[in-house]
Amino acid sequence: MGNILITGGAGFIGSHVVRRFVRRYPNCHIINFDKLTYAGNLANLRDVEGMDNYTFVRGDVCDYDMVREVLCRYHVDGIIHLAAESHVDRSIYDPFTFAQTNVMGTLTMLQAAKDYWQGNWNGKLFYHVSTDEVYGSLAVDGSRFTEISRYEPHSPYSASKASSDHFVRAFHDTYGMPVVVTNCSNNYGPYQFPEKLIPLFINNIRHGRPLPVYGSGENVRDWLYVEDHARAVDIVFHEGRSGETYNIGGANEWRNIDLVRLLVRITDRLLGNAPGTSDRLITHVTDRKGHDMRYAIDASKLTGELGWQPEYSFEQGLEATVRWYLDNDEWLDGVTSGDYMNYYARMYGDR
Ligand code: NAD
Ligand code: TDX
Repeated sequence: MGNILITGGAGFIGSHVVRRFVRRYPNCHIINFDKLTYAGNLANLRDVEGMDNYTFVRGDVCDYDMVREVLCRYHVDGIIHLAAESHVDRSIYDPFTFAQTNVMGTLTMLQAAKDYWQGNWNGKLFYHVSTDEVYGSLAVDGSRFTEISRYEPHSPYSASKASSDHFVRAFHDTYGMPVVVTNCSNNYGPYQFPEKLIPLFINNIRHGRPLPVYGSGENVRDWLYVEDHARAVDIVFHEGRSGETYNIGGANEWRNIDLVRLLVRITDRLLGNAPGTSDRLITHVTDRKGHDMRYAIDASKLTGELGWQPEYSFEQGLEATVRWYLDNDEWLDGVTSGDYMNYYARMYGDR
């Protein structure tokens, strides 16, 4: 595939996917299409922004005319759709934005691709990046989500992602559009916006601020290093079967409270603090509304069919992540101060 449009490429996971594709496929033109909401940051891609096979276009996935024009201008064959509102807590306070971006934005991308490709499906692919949260919540009993688990979203975020997944499959079943969907577990790693658990807590430890653990802290998440996710996206994009869904997960379940204790230990050590220094920052606060108890992914379909497996152990990945945030305190400070929002203007001379 020659020309690949990646939506949401200035965000956390998107920036890792863009970097991987730009570097690994020099003969492919990678177009990063991103609105640059609060979660989009072009500083995440500083190392590839000058490369010949990379183009950034600022745009909204809900803008049909613009999407169609960009697909046409760059002769796009493949789309990897990551753009979304992604933070569960925000969705609880502002569900409309989630329905707009995640549902209408995905539908707009699908419709524009359908109209541009005009049934000429050969060599085309619409790849939709989704989440394990569409399957709802598991009991603490060893069960795991498979590709045929029932959809049972609980938060406005997961309801909007579930809806978008259904639209993608509907375009395959109705119009014959080649699509793949992946549903991945919680990602962690460099460039994650510090509203999500791991970067928020690393930043708070750095500043000696409280670490707000929701409820008892017994909720379980299945953590995957972001580069392992980006590699899975690469494999599924190139080798996945059209019309299929693949679950992606790290087989790496942690209770929040245990993860937070480990994070405190690693961060204190890397900051040169005495062991236990930041334990006092752990603070139990009111639980998230509708807080899903447990997520766990069965990725055996992806492993069996396409040979993917996580490469990073959690110990490696978490230590590398903490080290990255401490070494890149300028990035963290830029993001938390809002200064990163000016990066586009500095780079592209817009205001
Ligand atoms: P993120 O919030 O870090 O980044 C989202 C990106 O989308 C940002 O660059 C933002 O500017 C862009 N965007 C938002 N609205 C847009 C619009 N209307 N038009 C164009 N661009 C827009 O998100 P993330 O954590 O990197 O997640 C990326 C995708 O992966 C999402 O679809 C999310 O649902 C999915 N996912 C995330 C995780 C996770 O743990 N973070 C796990 C599984 C799946
Ligand atoms: O301050 C906090 N305190 C806390 O206890 C925050 C921000 C989170 N938590 C808990 C809630 C969750 O049980 O930590 C866990 C992880 O929270 P988030 O980082 O907000 O992630 P989560 O809600 O699990 O969703 C993430 O994984 C799936 C991503 O944000 C989604 O985009 C992805 O689809």
